[in-house]
Amino acid sequence: LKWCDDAAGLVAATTKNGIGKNNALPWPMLKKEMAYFARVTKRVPAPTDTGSVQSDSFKQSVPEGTRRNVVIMGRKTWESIPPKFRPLKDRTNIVISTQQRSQLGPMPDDVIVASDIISGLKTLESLARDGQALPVGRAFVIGGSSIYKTALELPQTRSILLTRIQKDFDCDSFFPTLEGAGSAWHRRSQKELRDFVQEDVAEGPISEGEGTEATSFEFQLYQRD
Ligand code: FOL
Repeated sequence: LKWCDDAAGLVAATTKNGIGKNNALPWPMLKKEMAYFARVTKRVPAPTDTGSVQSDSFKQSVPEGTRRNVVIMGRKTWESIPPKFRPLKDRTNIVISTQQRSQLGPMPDDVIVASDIISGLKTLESLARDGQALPVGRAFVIGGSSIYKTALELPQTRSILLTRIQKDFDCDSFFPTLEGAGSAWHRRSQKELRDFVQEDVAEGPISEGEGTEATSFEFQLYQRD
């Protein structure tokens, strides 16, 4: 995968790394957080950006504005997205499943079904070569648990955009821990986060909801060397 050496994980997790409950997000809709998810996953980096996932030679051969980011998710995460929002628009959707496409529920033609992350990206690469898909901008792994775990073990995954939810919602699905002895993951500065996502990111916690329903969260970037 010469052209994809910088996949990123994108996740919202509680302080205990909870990410889901009953195949849904554990928290009531956080509009600004979801808007961040949508903007960040859609934004294709400028060609000069060092966070680009493509080789220099490939970049030169692709005119501006013709690349698309890819979102890679497990089958249950796919099913957790409200039908009216899937496939996630303006992004190439890859769904990971051990089942064949024909055994899954209705799958739009433009969704790639693959048995693992690398084969999904390889399928996309060959479709793009044949002009049947747009070349990849950035690759984002968007869950769930087992897909994150696999992605974090791939050398291609070098960044994690983590939204830390500062409230302990009950969860039955978790993100792998990034902290603790021997972890290669390091929290980067807010400036490095801004450079990565190519937008202004609020410093410190953001709050949504009111009273007992209020939830604060913070946008963070982790990377490994
Ligand atoms: N990462 C972060 N930071 N926040 C999340 O909520 C999140 N969610 C998932 C994976 N990583 C995440 C998986 N779950 C949609 C719904 C659930 C979901 C991911 C995406 C979704 O409907 N997205 C629409 C926006 C809908 C809206 O604007 O309300 C999209 O177009 O991205």
